[in-house]
Amino acid sequence: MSRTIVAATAQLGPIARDEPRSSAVNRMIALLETAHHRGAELVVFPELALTSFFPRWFIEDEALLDRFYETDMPSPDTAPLFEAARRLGVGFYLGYAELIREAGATRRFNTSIFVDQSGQIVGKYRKVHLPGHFNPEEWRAFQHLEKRYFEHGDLGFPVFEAMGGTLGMCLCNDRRWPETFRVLGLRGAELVMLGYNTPVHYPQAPEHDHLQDFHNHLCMQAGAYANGNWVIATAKAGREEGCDLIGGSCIITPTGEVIARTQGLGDEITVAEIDLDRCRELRENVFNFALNREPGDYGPICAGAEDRDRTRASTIAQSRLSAKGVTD
Ligand code: CDV
Repeated sequence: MSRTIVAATAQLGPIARDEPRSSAVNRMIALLETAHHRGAELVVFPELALTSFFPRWFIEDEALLDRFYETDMPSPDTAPLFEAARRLGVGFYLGYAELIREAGATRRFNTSIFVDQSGQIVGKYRKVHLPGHFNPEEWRAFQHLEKRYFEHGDLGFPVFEAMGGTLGMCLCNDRRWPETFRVLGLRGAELVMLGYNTPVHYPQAPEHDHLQDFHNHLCMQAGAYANGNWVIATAKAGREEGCDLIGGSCIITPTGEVIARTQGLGDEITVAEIDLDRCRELRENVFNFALNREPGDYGPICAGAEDRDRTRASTIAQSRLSAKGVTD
C-alpha cells in the first residue's frame, strides 16, 4: 500500500490586532480549498494562527489578554474550519493559544493540534521551548513575552498515528533544538509538522538579522536529515503590526532537501508529494539508531535540569524585583 501523502504548507500573511477570528478562519478555509484543488490531503497552518502574534505586546489587563486564547477547540469561531476539512477530506495542523481552567487555576499554553480527515483531533502538543522574556523590556523595538504568557508545555514530544504514518509536531523555537527532532525521531516520527512566527529583527543580536531565513532552513534541514523524517514548516509572514516576520514556509525531504517553498510573504500554498517510506533511506542506513547511535556517550544531553531550574528561578526573581524598581 502506498504511503504517499499530498501535503501543503499554508502560509498566512499578517493578522491585524483587531482582526476577528472569523476573518482568520475564512482565510484558512480559502487556503484549505486551494490546497484541496491541488490534490492536498494534509495542510499545515502556522503557530498562533488565529490571532496576531500577541506576545509582542505587554498586556496587563487579563481580560484583554484572554481574548487571544481559545478555551474550546473547536469553538463556534473555529468550527467552520473543522467542517471544511471534513467536507474536503483534508487533515490539518493548527497552532493556537490555549487557556484551560484546572483545579481553580488558569493555565495557558502555546499549543498545536492535528485534526484528521474526519475532523477529529488526533494529536496535541504544547510548546516546550518558550523564547523571549518574562517582564517588558523597554529597550526592545517590540516585546517577546512568551515566557510570561505561556507555561512550559507539559506533554513532552508525543507522536501519533494518522494518515497512514507516525506523525509528530512542534512549534517555532522548538525547531532550533536538535533534541526536539531527535526525541520525535526516537519515537518513530516520519513527518514533523510545525508552525512559526519569526521576526526578521532579533533584538539580542541584530547582527544576525540578515541570517534569519538561513537559520530557519538550516535547523529544519538538519533536523530532517539527522533523523530521516519529513518536515512541513509554515510561517505567519509579512509586516504584522509593524513587525516584519520571515516567510520561507517549506517542505523538506528526509535527505534534508527543500522541495517546495513559498515565494512571498502573504497567504500562500505550496504543495508536494510526501512518500513516508523514504524515511527508510536514512533510518536503515547512516541513521540506523539501533545500530549506529551511541547513547552511552551522550550523558550530558539529559543532565542539567537542576541547573536550568535554578537559573530560571533566579532570572524570574530578578526580573520581578526590577519590575518593582528594586535594584542591586
Ligand atoms: N515564536 C517563536 O518561537 N519565535 C522565535 C524567535 C523569537 C527567535 C523563533 O525561534 O523563531
